[in-house]
This record gives sequence, C-alpha cells and structure tokens, in this order.
Amino acid sequence: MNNKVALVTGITGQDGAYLAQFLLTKGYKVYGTYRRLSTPNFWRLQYLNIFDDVELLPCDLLDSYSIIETLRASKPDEIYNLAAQSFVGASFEQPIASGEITGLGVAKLLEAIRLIVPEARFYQASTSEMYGDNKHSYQDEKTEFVPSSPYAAAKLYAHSMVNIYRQGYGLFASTGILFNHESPLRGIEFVTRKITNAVAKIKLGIEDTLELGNLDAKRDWGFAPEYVEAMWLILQHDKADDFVVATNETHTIQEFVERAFTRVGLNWENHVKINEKFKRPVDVNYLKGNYAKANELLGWTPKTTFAELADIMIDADLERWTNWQNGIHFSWDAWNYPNEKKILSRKLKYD
Ligand code: NAP
Ligand code: G4F
Repeated sequence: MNNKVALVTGITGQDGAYLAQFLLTKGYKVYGTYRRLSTPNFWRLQYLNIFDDVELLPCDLLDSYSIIETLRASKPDEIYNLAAQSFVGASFEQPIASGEITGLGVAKLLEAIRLIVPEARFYQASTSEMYGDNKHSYQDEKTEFVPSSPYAAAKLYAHSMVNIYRQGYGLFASTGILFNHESPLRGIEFVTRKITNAVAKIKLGIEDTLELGNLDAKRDWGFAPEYVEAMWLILQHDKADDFVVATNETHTIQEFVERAFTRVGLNWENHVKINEKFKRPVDVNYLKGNYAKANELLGWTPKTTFAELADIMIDADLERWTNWQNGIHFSWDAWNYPNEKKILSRKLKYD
C-alpha cells in the first residue's frame, strides 16, 4: 500500500477497469463508481480478476448528491473522471442526455470537488474528438477545437470547465486529450471491437457478414492499458496541465478490417457490406496525434503497434467465441448483444 486513495468514476468501462488494475499494482486503495442498471455490468472487473479488490460506490453524474456522497465516502487523493456517455454514434441519437452526462456532469463533479476535497488531484478524460473534422496533418495541445458531434461538444465544454477551475480556483485539475485506444475490453459498439467480434464469429461459422459505415475515416489507435498509465503520470506531474496521448500514426477503418480478416485467413471483401445507417450525420475523417509533450514531460511513449493491437483483439474474441462454442461460460458482453443490424437508427425510422 502507498496509503493513497484513488477514485475512478466509470470503473465499469474499458479504461476504468484497466486504470483500477494499474492503480492496485501501484498500491492505491481504489474506489470506483458504478450506476444502477437493470442488469449488473461488472464483467470487465471480473475479466481482470480485480472485482474483489476495489470498493464500489453508487454514483450517477446526473445526480449531484450522489457525487457528494461519493467524495465524502472515499476522501480521495486522486480523482479520475472516466464516466461519460462515450459513444459518438449514440450522441447523435441522444444529444441531450450526452450533454448532461458528458458535459454538465463534469461541472457538477468540479463543483463538488471545490467544496469537499479541494486538495485532491483531478484527471478529466478529454478526447481527440474535440478536434472535429479538422484539416491539420496532426493535432497537439495547441491545435484548435472544432467539435463535430454532440459528444465532442459536451467534452469540449467539460475540458473548458477543467481549465476554468484550474485557473479560477487553483484546483489541481488536468486533462488527457486521448486519441482512440482499444483493447479486448473495448465496448462492442466501437468500430474496432465490432470488427474483431464479427470476424471471430465469421471465422467460426456463427455469422457471415459484417456491416459497417465509413471505411475511409482515419484514426490514431493505441492500446488502452498503456493509455491509463499516461493518466496516472499526468496526475503525478508537478503542475496541472493538458496532455495529448497518442501514437503519432493514423490508419483507415479499412486497414483495420483488412488486418483482422487476414489474421484469421479470410478475405474481408467476401464478408463486409456497407450500410448507410452506420454512417454519421457528420464524421471526423482524420485524426493523428502528436504526443511529444507527454513524452518530454512525463516520459510516456506508446509501445503496441497498430498490427499488434488488432491481433491482440482478434485473438481475444476468437478465444471467447471458441470457449462459448465449447460450452465454457464466463463473464463477457458479446453473447447477449443483439446483432447491431437489429437496432433501427433514427435515420432509417424516419426516412
Ligand atoms: P466506456 O467503456 O464507455 O466507459 C464509460 C463509463 O462511464 C462506464 O463505466 C459507464 O457506466 C460510465 N457512465 C456512463 N454514464 C454515466 C453516468 N450518467 N453516470 C456515471 N457513470 C456513467 O468508455 P472508455 O472507452 O472506458 O472511456 C473512458 C473515458 O475516456 C470516457 O469519458 C470517454 O469519453 C473518454 N475517452 C475515451 C477514448 C477511447 O478511445 N476509449 C478516447 C478519448 C476519451 P456503465 O458501465 O454503467 O455504462
Ligand atoms: O470506433 P468509433 O465509434 O470511435 P470514435 O467515434 O472515433 O470515438 C471513440 O474515440 C474517441 C477519441 O477520438 C473517444 F473520445 C470516444 O469516446 C470513442 O472512444 O468510430 C471510429 C470511426 C468513425 O469514423 C466511424 O464513422 O469508425 C467509423 N465507422 C465505420 N463504420 C464506424 C462504423 N464506427 C462504428 N462505431 N460502427 C460502424 O459500423
């Protein structure tokens, strides 16, 4: 134990689970927030075998009083705000809820910190989506933000509030402007995991086709466990600041598709179809970060390559579906998720 207490909001998500695991190895006492759902959602903590090692607190960013209770109960030295409605696609379907959770929720949290634990260090999960459909060859801490989705607009509001509370009230409030990061714990709606889950099912004869939207968009994809370490480094730095965390590389969605199908010995063109419903009203077509500042001031550098990342994810999904076919039951998201084709988008409903 290092006697430090960390509070992780959104511990049930991809980053929350990996960050909790990382902080436990550093000797922290780890509190994590979860929200009440009709079906409990702790599979990632179980997958990493840390469910029994973290303390859970019920908290919804929509509910100020639950935030206050959470801060009072945990008395954290470090707070990592990872909770958000984090899916860009859903933010077009539910722009108001996305704004209230992902944007205004952060203002509620900052106010509660200012009043209850002003000495705590605060990390906000900012995002490369804030750059929007920009025209720059790469993006760094000085690049302007032009958000292209309700999600990105909410995140930019939250990002601005962190800067205001840092300057205005002297809070140690930092942000990580993280570019896309993926893993076998990635939510199943996000394109990488949607692809690796489908490719595994296709390889095993459970499904035949994969429907996708815009294959030409480019993303800077890294490996999530490395990115949560950057979050921690940001809070260990001697002053609160904003840091880009990225790989300095970019690849199209089609390249990821090709890599995943190749890994299992299949030709993607025999299985992938384009469905307009997976295209967004506005998309971000090009993201490529520059992590020079994080490298210089924090000593952080990404390690896993694009190809290694795709392989890690496809191998994990292949193993899960193989186990499932063999009747081995374990905690995991994909088996009870309907094929996404079943979900009508607003566009299809009203066209
Ligand atoms: P994720 O898997 O979607 O996890 C989001 C977490 O937020 C989940 O624990 C979720 O709980 C929780 N949450 C949702 N609504 C909430 C509410 N109203 N009150 C309290 N908690 C709520 O996201 P992630 O990929 O781990 O990302 C972590 C954070 O980094 C997010 O803020 C995301 O926007 C940001 N980010 C992610 C990336 C990326 O590439 N992954 C890049 C940049 C920034 P449930 O499990 O109950 O849904
Ligand atoms: O995987 P995505 O849904 O991730 P997106 O929109 O880049 O957002 C993720 O990264 C952000 C950081 O930049 C985070 F802040 C955010 O929370 C989230 O983690 O989509 C990636 C790209 C998009 O251009 C999308 O249009 O893939 C394209 N795409 C093509 N077909 C698809 C699909 N995306 C999804 N989800 N599903 C498709 O069928």
